Amino acid sequence: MNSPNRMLQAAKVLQESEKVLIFTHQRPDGDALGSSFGLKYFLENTGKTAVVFIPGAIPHRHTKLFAGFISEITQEEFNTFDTFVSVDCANPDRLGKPELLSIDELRQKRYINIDHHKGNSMESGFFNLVSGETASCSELLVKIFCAAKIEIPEICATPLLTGMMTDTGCFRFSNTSADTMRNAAILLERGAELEKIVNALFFSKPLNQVRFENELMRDHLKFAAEGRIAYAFIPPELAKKYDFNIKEDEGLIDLLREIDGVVIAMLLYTGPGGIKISMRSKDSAFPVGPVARFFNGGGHELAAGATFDGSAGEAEIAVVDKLAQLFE
Ligand SMILES: [Mn+2]
Repeated sequence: MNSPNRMLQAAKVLQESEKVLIFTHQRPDGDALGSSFGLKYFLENTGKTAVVFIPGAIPHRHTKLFAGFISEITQEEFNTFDTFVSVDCANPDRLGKPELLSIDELRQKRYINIDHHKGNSMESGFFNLVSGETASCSELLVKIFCAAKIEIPEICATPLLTGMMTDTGCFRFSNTSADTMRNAAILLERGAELEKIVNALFFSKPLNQVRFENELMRDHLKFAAEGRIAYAFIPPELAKKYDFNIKEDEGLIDLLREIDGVVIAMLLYTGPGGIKISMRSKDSAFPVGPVARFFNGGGHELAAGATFDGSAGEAEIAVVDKLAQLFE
């Protein structure tokens, strides 16, 4: 399905559009933003109109890399677009603005779904390109451009490399393939600003966040399955004490993951709709994807999440118990 031919078709449908609305999942990460803006700049570079629509704010550290999106749109404005593209969005529930971006509404339109999540259920009526074996949606765009022999415009290189570096944990995760490295090299050759990306993504942590993380690790870290599972519930009052927003901190879970002997890291925190559970595994023999799906969540096999309807204590017991079964 994801043959070079299919990539070529994707390039063709993008090139045939005129006025494109690009959107992605809520709480956009570096890949969601990188693929949104990489695509926007590409389309603009070919003389088209392209607008990125992100309801709500983006995380602080991304503001240095990504600017120029809209957060509000009226039905009238919405209707002026001839093409709608979602990037990095695995299912309709993850769209931020359901009243306009309802999947039923989109299926009536020329809607294109470009994603790299295996379980993608956007099921567009017009064109789907879902490549579960590609590490990031940004890399998928690079593959599309390369298949169509399109020279990637310089302005696209930095956002796309940001996306690639985000979803591969800066090329540390097992989704990093030889192709990933080659595609990153293409972006560097096209002028991607590596230093700018690294400084924004990895060396820009606010001091209150560092202090919050230290106290979380000192007082709230727990272990199960003989140290192979590390987890922590973030007490709302701790976040409040440091005026810290968990949504700002994609990398928080890595503090648990980086511990020697830990295979699965998990964070739990209070969010809208229940207790949010975020899980990472560093061994494909112990995937967290099935556990997330068991609790009606989703994601990738080694990075997944869910929302638990119940108390933090109940969530902790239920999910730790399910994760521990992986080691039995
Ligand atoms: Mn992604």
